[in-house]
Amino acid sequence: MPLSKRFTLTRYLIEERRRFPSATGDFNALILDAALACKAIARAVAFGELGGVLGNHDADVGGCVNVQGETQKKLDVLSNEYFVRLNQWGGHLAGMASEEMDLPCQIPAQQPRGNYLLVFDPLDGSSNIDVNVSVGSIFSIVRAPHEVVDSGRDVIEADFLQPGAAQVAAGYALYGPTTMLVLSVGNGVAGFTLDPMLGEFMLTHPNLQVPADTQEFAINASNSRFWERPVKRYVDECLAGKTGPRGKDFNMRWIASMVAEAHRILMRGGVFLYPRDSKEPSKPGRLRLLYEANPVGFIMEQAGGRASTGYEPMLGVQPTSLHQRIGLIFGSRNEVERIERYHAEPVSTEPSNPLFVERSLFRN
Ligand code: AFP
Repeated sequence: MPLSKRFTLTRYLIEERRRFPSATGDFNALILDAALACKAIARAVAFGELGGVLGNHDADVGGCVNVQGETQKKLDVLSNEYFVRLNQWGGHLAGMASEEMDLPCQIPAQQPRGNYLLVFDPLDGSSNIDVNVSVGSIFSIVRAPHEVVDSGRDVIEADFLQPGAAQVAAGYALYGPTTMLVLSVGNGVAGFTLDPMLGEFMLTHPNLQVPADTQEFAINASNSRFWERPVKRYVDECLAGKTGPRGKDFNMRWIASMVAEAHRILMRGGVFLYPRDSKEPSKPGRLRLLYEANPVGFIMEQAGGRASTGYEPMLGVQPTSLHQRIGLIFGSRNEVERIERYHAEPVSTEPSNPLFVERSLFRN
């Protein structure tokens, strides 16, 4: 398709928002600012060591650990800076929150404040950056509470604690062989490919839909001894393939970059599991609710897929803290619903018949 016929992100937003009469230009401008941050990060990722951005942040002083207790990469810090600096001046936000910042980020007093809150993981999968494997950025947009907008006060943690269903937009950028932006403003999911010469996100995937069924699952199998029974059962059945109750063979993937897994699932189906497990009882999951599970869950649901904790729909979870972790399962609807059914079954304390004793292919 000739460039002149392709929609830019800007034109897509204007066309889409025309359907929402209550939309204000603010909203479109906010999405474009978030997209600009993703473009800046894409450029830094593309230059890699040529830009001196690989390796750990403050490595010369022994490295730096973020609020998650994880060693920060230089690109983690740089990506966070891009999101903050490119979004704080537009007048669309009442405040921001980031995986890389312990507390909410205030809009500087000299800048105008707006109606929305932006929450983001500036660089997801950063343990892959030094080995040149795809990484991404994830962002979520919710409305700021009326009281915050009316009073103009600084934001506090409680302002961000909104369930995923309250999101008005969510997106991710995938820094892979091509840089893509995948976005939902509540009316389906669209994919945009960054034209590196133009510096524009061009609409290339106008109506992404997750296939309802799949034969591909993604999980970090090294954690199998920590899994709960429903997850063990599900994975065992996938591994049993044609010889087991599923009657079909499955394939497994694990990139350790959730954005890359989410994009593969959006494009060809699949299911991603990072469930609650007993590995670190103080952490009810690896992934963070507000800026990983909710935005990706919103996109999956908007594309006809499903996102769940295993026990309840992800977008219905009431957050209790800014950096809250949660078990996350998302992807092809029929597969996620099967996993939810396994979680809903009563746990039999005594196996009724040795034939039905749960067997795991994983030694434990
Ligand atoms: P990092 O950003 O610390 O690399 O974590 C990435 C992630 O949050 C998610 O993108 C991956 O799916 C998951 O962690 C990988 O976790 P494991 O390292 O335990 O496989």
